Amino acid sequence: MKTHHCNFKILMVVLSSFVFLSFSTITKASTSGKGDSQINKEELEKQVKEEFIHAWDGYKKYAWGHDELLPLSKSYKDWYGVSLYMTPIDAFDTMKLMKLDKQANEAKALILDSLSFNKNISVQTFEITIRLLGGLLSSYGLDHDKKFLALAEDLGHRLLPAFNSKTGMPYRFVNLVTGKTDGNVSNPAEIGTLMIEFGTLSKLTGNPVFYSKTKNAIVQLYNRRSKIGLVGSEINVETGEWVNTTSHIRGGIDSYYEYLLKSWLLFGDKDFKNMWDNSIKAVNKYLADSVSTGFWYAQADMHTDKIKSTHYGALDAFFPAVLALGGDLKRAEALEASCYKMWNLQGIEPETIDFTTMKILSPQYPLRPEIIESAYYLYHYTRDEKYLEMGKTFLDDIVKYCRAEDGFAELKSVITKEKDDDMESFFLAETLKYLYLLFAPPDTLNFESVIFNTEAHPMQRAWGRLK
Ligand code: DMJ
Repeated sequence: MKTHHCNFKILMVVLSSFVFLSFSTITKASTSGKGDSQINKEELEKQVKEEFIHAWDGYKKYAWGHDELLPLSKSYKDWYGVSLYMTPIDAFDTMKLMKLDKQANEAKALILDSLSFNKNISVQTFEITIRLLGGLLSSYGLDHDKKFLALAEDLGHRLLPAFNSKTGMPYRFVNLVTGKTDGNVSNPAEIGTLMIEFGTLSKLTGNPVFYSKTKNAIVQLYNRRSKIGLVGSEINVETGEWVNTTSHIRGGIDSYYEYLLKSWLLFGDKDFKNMWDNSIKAVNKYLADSVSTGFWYAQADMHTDKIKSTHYGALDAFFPAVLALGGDLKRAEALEASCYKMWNLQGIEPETIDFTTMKILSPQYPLRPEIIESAYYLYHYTRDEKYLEMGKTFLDDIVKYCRAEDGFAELKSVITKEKDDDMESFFLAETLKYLYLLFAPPDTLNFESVIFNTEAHPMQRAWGRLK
């Protein structure tokens, strides 16, 4: 890392001029300039709502009662052969925020009348927690029907055996009926991204077991950080040994950092503040990288800080939001400017690039939300119109390239714009929710009173405030 890292002061000077230059470019590229903005928030809010209805109508027509819409074959997909109602659960709180009463009522009836977790299937602990447990808890928070909480509690109990490893770090898979576990090699994201959901479940049910198991898992992971304060990308949950020592903020580690900060803000538990403060220092010291193309985060060995690669991608674009939430607006704005360059390489965002050459390494766009989430956070903190302009670009490009006859389709390639046959539930939970919240009046959702889980499900912040 030494060759890539300057002294902090120099970095910040370079950064500020870079931010200035990048944002001039952005302004020129997207509109005729500040004060001459073409943004009509009301119209855009309305348009996002219409696009959401288009996505939901596609799901209703061809995938009703199933996990996901396959928009090109006009069919459906269930992750585990039987449906866990992934799309309706992920989408319900977006409908509530958009005040789509008809759609919210039909999704609610589907979920409450026929969903059961009594299914003999082995599910991915992380995905089921962030999408379903998170979705059910925020549904309860916004709708107040206790049946949502009952479903969440039932699911929470069925997931608990995942933590029965020697270290207490969860196995990647757990059977919802037998509790049989599988997948002893996991990663920080899958181990550390359960706290907000399980912690909230403890607060709502009064049962501390959910909070203590997930907190212990995070502490176990954190305690295995290297001497320079970094974590690797794969760890064995039985032995506690690292299997892969590459450190980064990319998929596989990303939301571990997000949840350290957010768990502190949500629960007011100082242990999380301490873990966040120490971790972000190390990340900024060893992984932050300023090069001619902008400000980015690289991959380095967790022990030696030696750079291994300079990849960055759509998933990594969650980090400006986390930096902003943690109070570091300078780095957050600089990184979002880099992310926006990545989006504009081909008019829509590739999955991975090499940020030193700006070459595309993985060309797909699976309808991801992260860059939009970051624009929403940055607009909240700065009220700078350039983030609305970015949002308009994101919306226009998604509609232009991903809108299908029924629903929206992922892209196989942002270069050829060839579509792929899937509409992930996070498109309704996150991508369209963050776009909507970006344009909607601030009182649509009081930003300061909630913490979003990593799937954009808002959890009430009352717990932390009580302390
Ligand atoms: C979502 O399921 C969550 O945002 C997760 O943290 C990362 N991947 C997808 C969206 O890209």
